[in-house]
Amino acid sequence: MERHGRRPRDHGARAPADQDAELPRQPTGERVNQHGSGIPLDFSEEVSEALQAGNPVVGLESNVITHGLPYPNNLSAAKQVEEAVRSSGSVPATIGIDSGRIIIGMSDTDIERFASASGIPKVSSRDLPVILAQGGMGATTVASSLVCAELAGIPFFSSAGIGGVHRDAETTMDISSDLIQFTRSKVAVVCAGAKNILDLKLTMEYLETHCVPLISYQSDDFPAFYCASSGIRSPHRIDDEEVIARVVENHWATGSNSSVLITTPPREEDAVDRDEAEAAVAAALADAEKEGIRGNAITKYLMRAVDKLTGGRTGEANMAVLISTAEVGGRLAAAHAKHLRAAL
Ligand code: PSU
Ligand code: MN
Repeated sequence: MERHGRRPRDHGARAPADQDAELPRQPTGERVNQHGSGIPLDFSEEVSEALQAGNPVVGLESNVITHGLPYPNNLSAAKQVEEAVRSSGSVPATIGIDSGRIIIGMSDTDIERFASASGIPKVSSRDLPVILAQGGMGATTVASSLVCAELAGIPFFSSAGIGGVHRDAETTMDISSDLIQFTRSKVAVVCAGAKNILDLKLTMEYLETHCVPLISYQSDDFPAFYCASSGIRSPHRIDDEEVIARVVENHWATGSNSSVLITTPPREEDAVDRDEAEAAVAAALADAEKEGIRGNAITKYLMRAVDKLTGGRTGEANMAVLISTAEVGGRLAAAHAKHLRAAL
């Protein structure tokens, strides 16, 4: 049976990952994506096989590698994130752009290149067609990774902290493209809520307004990334993975073409106290204002500033929550794949 009508029609594996990190990756021949639109997708063999067999795959972003964490923490986090997805029975597919081609499932060599190279641009949805046309490298945000995951026929995605409505959005109009992309991509997104540098109430309002289901797995509150709770109650708590799989399918079966957002909080031992984080965020926001940081640079600036102000505490928590979220993402994707099989 064709899965959601989104399974790629043909996607042979790309070349084995034994290239020199300094050399651009070699195109491995034309791939046909689900729109048949000629955008080249380079699948890893592992991801390609899993999709063909109907086994669970979890899409992962690469902007968090290039812009979220400093080297070498980014490298170790990216590898541990993939391990976490595997440990819960799914196949990781880290997504990025190289030579104007979409990588669906980075090799270790790819991950090392993305983690260590400087100057790889942050690519959100608005940037994606440009980078593909220019033929360069790009690190995909949650938003553009969802575009790629859907093209590749991957129904599950995991990232620790989604973008959202910024605290001063009434004057800056800064609302992350991640939110807008959720209204357009049929992908289930597992996350630890949104970063506490954002206005989480407005972020949740936006999702409600745009009919994006928000459910919290085995927890009551909308988490705030590395804080266990934002202090805001989630509209739905669901403890059973099979029920979550049904929610995802019901959303699409009732004609919605948008994402389903599933939150999971950081583990207790990894979480940062909300008041401690809040004080650092307030100071970081004031610094950003003074320095005139705006647009797509603000997220990275604030994350680094908060980390400095907390003596490295939030950077560590950031890594931990990326890994624990990926483990849950893998578990939920596996339950979803099992549900689809049972429905055959
Ligand atoms: N999570 C992190 N650090 C980050 C991000 C997420 O811990 O840097 C990135 C993600 O790639 C997310 C992006 O998609 O921030 C949102 O950026 P913006 O607010 O500019 O849309
Ligand atoms: Mn923005």
